[in-house]
Parts: sequence; structure tokens; C-alpha cells
Amino acid sequence: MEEFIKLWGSGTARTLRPIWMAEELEIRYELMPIGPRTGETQTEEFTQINPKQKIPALQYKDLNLSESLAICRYLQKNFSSKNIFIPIDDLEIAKEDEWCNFIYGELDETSLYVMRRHYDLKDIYGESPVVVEACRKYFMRQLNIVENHLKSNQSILRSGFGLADIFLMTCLDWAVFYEFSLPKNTAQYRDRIATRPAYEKAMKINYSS
Ligand SMILES: N[C@@H](CCC(=O)N[C@@H](CS)C(=O)NCC(=O)O)C(=O)O
Repeated sequence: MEEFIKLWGSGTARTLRPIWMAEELEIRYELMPIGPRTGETQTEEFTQINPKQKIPALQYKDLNLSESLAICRYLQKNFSSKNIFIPIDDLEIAKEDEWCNFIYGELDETSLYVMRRHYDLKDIYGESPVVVEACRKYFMRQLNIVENHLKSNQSILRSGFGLADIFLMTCLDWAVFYEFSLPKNTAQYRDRIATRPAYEKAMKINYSS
């Protein structure tokens, strides 16, 4: 019997990433659309899969995997693609790694997610307009790096759309939702990437399940 990948989690920027990656790679998968803070991440079944009780998570054969970046990398490495660029050259792998760490570390975790904690989730983590404002400024400063890069590049890696773009795009959508206005090259990049069929499909799946 064929075993399907199971992806757990929907409804957030982080859960969109593996769904989008799976759609780009045209992988058959089953989505378990559990949400954060619904109690669904606290069940015994899910805690066995991800003891952190967070989404997204992947289940495949004997593998249980958490962390949106690790999941997307696993999919990218283990399934071939005709739609996206997957680097095999050491230099390109290193550059992809550098961008993914930057996007995840600086744009997602240090800026947008801290804003989320002290604004949307203030009842849990405490309200802090000072922190939120500092994150806004920090995000814009980091985004300059992206803006300059996109002046002469259509995608993060010159060879084509891939993993780093999935991470960047999910952060840009999140930023727009938080009423950031994106600089010109970045806004044009976002409009362009938003026309990808796999993105449109993944958005529908992620936000309607
Ligand atoms: N570093 C993790 C972050 C995962 C994460 O924080 N997920 C949130 C939703 S975006 C969650 O599951 N929150 C549930 C909770 O904190 O109870 C990743 O990139 O996958």
C-alpha cells in the first residue's frame, strides 16, 4: 500500500510553507488541518508526533518532523521537481541556506513573530507597544537587504524560484497583513510570485481548511 505524507496544521504563515512546497513538488499528501491554540495541538496523538505541540508537523513512514524549514527542506531533498529550482551545487546550497536562515531568523522569528506575541497574543505574552514598534523598525531595516537584492534578481537564487522564496513570500504576506508597506522591488516580486498556481492552490487549502 502506498504511504502518504501527512502534513499537520493549517491557517498560519508557517503552515502555508510545507503545503505550498508539497504543491510545487506535486506530492500526494494528506492534510490534517489542526489550528494553533484550539486545543488540537495538545492532544495525545499530536504530542506523540510533535512534543513541542506546535504546527506545522510532518509524518511519513517512521519520520516525525517539526519546524517549517526542516519540513520544507526534507520535502525538497526527497522529491524531485520540475516546477522549482533545487540547488545541488555546494555554493548554491550555501547561499540558499544563508537566505533561509536570514528570512526565518530575522524577518519571521525576531520581527513578525515577536510582534504577534506582544500584539495579537498579548493576553498570553503581555502587551508591549514599545516592543511592537521596535520590531516594525527592525523588520524594515532587514527588508532593505531583500529590496536591494531584488533590484537585480527575479527570485532569491538567480537560478530560479525555490525554498527561500517560499519563506520570503510567507513573511511578506504576513507583513502586509500587519500593514507594512513594502518597498517597490519587493512589492513587485510579491505580485509576481502570487500568480504561481501552486501558491494560489496552497493559499486556498491553508486558509479554508
Ligand atoms: N519554529 C516553528 C514555529 C512553530 C509555531 O510556533 N507554530 C505556531 C503556529 S504559527 C503554533 O503551533 N502555536 C501553537 C501554540 O503555541 O500553542 C516553525 O517554524 O515551524
